[in-house]
Amino acid sequence: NNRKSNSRGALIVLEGLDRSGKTSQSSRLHSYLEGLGYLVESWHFPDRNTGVGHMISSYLANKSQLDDHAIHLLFSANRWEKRSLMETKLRSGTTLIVDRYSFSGVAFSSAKGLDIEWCKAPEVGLLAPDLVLYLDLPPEKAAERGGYGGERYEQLEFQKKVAHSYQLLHDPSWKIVDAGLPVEEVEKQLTEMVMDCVTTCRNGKALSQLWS
Ligand code: 2DT
Repeated sequence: NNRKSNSRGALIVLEGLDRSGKTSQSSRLHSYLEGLGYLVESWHFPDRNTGVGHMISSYLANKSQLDDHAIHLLFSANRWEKRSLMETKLRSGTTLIVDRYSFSGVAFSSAKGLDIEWCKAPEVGLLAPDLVLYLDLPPEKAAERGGYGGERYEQLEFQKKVAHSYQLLHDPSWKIVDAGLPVEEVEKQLTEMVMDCVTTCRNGKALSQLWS
């Protein structure tokens, strides 16, 4: 068991366009860490299992219409309603691998034309990730992979705008990984970055808040 008492878990976020491989890489990372004896959980935003999550899910399925600002705030509220549980888990030593977070929130809404600073404001005070892994794939390549479902946003033209918005959000704490490489190679690169991060957090790195 690799767990040191009193050491906290790491908050690791995967971001990228639809079909960039976030979900399958998340599960590979989960298995890897679990195999080493770490406490780990996989989370996904939006969390569709809450009351707010049901509203989001219905909006994404085109079963309901909402003003762009209103849906943005619901996505944010969906993170806020999980914030205290997130902090409890991290402080008790569990590493969280989170598939999409505030960066998806800002990238998707600003791709619709909302002001980027307005989009960031409701995220201020949420826990800041210790590591953001961006799975980089050109929108055309992502579309070629097929498997876009019928949900809102799953269209090439819109994904191009999202890719552009993500670029405005990159900061030096992001690790950009070429998601066009073979899955095993992507996994290898991610694993190294994650192990570094998990170690830094165990060694006492403080939790911080967005946006910093
Ligand atoms: P999934 O296909 O990964 O379930 O995402 N989205 C997501 C937003 O617009 N704002 C957010 O804050 C988040 C977390 C991205 C469903 C879609 O919801 C978008 C794709």
